[in-house]
Amino acid sequence: MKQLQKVGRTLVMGIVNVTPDSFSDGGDFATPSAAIARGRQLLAEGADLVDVGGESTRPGAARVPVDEELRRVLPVVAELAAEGAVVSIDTTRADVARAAVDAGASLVNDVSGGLGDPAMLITVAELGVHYVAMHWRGQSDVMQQLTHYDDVVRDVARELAGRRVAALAAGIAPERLILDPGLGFAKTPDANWTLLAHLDRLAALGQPLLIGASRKRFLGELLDGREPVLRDDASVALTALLARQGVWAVRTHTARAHADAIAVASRLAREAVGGVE
Ligand code: PMM
Repeated sequence: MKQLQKVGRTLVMGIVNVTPDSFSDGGDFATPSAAIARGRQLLAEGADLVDVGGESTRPGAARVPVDEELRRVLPVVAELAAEGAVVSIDTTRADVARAAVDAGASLVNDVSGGLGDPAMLITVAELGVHYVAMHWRGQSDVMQQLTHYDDVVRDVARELAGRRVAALAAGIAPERLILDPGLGFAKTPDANWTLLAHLDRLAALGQPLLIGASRKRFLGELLDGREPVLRDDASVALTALLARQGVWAVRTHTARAHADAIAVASRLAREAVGGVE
């Protein structure tokens, strides 16, 4: 299993959705061979790792049976890991996480932050891999009804802090725990912008941050309803701003432009602290 290297800049996590129905690229990479080819392309274009998922989390989506999720993701994880890639498994299920790590994944990306499966945190602790705990309030079929916050930054920070405590209590090493505000998950478009404007309050929880903004609906709304594939330029603009703030990683549908934006932001950041020889 290839481990994540410390590179001193924001990482690009390239998305490989092995699903027929994701909001942004649904069906494009639904067969294992198409998904593997997509993963290779993202890596060749500068992704530091790939995030393989077999269950759509788009608002309203129904659950996929566990056997079907395994059937979709395992060949893709196994092949990309065998080729030397750092592979993340995007799942809320402990059994899928375990099988994917056995197949070569070195990170578990759980959009439910451990709330979707009571066995998840303990399983990840036992596997000893990196873990992304995303802010989540309920499954995709109900999340649009869970968008009320008294103060979105304070409430998300408090709820994520709770997931952090639970993850550490289960035995996940603090240096392997990453937090994510979960843009678009039980969030209105305005709530996403508010969170993005106050990431320092989430960073204050003491863990690295992963941000998944790529092609999301709040960018479509900003751009007068533009369809997902036409939101990439705005997604890249956000990546540059996030890299300047030092987020740990961005989760994106394309790689090269995001990697370039990060290169620009980190060159500028080095200059700001005294320049380079
Ligand atoms: N968003 C999606 C899926 N998985 N994982 C993390 N950690 N953060 C996210 O924001 C996130 C995620 C939904 O987007 P997609 O359907 O384009 O993959």
